[in-house]
Amino acid sequence: MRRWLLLALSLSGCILGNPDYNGESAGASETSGAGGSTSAGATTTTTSGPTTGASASASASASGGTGSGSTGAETGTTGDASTTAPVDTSGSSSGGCPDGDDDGHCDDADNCPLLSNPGQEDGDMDGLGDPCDPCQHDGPNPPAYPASVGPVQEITISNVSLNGGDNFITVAPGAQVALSYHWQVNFCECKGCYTQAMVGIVDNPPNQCFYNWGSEKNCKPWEGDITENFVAPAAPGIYRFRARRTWEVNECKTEAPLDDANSEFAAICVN
Ligand SMILES: [Ca+2]
Ligand SMILES: [Ca+2]
Repeated sequence: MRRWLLLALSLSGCILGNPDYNGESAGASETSGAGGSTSAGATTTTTSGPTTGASASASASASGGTGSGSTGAETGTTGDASTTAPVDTSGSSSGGCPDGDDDGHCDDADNCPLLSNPGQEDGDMDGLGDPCDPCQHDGPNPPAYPASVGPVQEITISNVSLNGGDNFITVAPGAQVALSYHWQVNFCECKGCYTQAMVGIVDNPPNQCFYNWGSEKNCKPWEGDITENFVAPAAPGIYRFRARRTWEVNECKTEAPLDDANSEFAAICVN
């Protein structure tokens, strides 16, 4: 009966009086502002993996380079249509000019000659049509990402940097990516509950936790700076970073789907 009671409480997302939770000996540190050092269940190192159980698991898995990322690639479908390419008015590759993909644009002027793209969309305007462009931010019109995001699910992410640079970079397949950011959470609605905050690459787990502790903390913001290491997927494409919150009993489940597009704060182009 006790086991069933605990399970029911766990599923409800609110474990009161858990013996592992003592309020102050671990978890996030309270800081007074940007730059304050802290740890929230994950380490703040750029060279070694996190030391907590959940985050260490994430690091170990990440080091194995297992992410295929095939489902995370986004080829993009929006952008400015070019109207300058010659058009094969015959409607067939057998007449007029060669048109291998039969999209009405001659091969020698088609920005994606092997994939039909009648609209010739090219969002970043680098001459490669969106369906053929593995890196849609290296032209004169790259997509914009906010410098900060949130609060989304009571999480705010800011000061984002990838490998010490911008929040949108190009990396090789399987490359190490160091994600640095400032985080802030304000979980206070369920005293004694465990809650987690994590970031990760969409459709390319594991995520990595930066907060895994009680949700109340006197109902005031907790924040810190952290760097976590990820492994870029193997398949070319654009992959986005998101944040999310979960409810587990002192456990960061790093396979959780990052399903809230409003939490996007960075991206990598694997190329
Ligand atoms: Ca064509
Ligand atoms: Ca392009």
